[in-house]
Amino acid sequence: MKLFYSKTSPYSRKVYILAKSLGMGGEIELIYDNPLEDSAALLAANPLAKVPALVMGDKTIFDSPLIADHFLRLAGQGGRDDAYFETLNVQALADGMMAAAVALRMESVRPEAQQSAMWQKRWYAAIDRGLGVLETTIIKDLKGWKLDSIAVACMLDYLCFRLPEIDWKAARPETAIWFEGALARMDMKNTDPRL
Ligand SMILES: N[C@@H](CCC(=O)N[C@@H](CS)C(=O)NCC(=O)O)C(=O)O
Repeated sequence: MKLFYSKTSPYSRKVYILAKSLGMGGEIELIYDNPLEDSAALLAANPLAKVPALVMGDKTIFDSPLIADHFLRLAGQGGRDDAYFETLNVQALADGMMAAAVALRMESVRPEAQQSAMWQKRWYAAIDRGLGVLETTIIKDLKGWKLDSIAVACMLDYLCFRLPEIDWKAARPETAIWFEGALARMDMKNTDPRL
């Protein structure tokens, strides 16, 4: 399987770490790609020109929740029970926070005159509310190293990496402690977007 991958993409990081956690790391060839360069190979694989995209022969799977589900199915996991639905729900929250954070990052590199203060405010607010929900209702139940934990860890590290102005750790101490533990994992260290 070939995985179109960018080191700075939290979605790419999420699915790659998930594959490794399921023992599939060796079956994946990473194709490093900057989606903003519109390489012919990525466009052929994914008409949306986004990473991650998983290529298996003549078939490509995107986007990251579908790739994650595919890996889980290959591993005989996933399913349709309540616990899996809750995992997907946590992933959706983390992915949505990633989307707001990526949008803020992309906005910050546009000429200042083209930036929208209204949208920036909405994206920061969505991230802040998401952090609040994580702290109060999710983090205490986030055990082990599974899709939900991996998604949350990749999202939080993306906030630290790209949006250091969000000083979230003091106000969300449970999440901060949990995140320290997640960051200590080898898979997080080996996929650090700063390296
Ligand atoms: N919903 C998609 C989002 C993927 C995404 O937005 N990837 C970004 C990199 S973090 C990208 O490829 N952006 C290029 C573009 O939007 O043109 C997923 O979960 O895979």
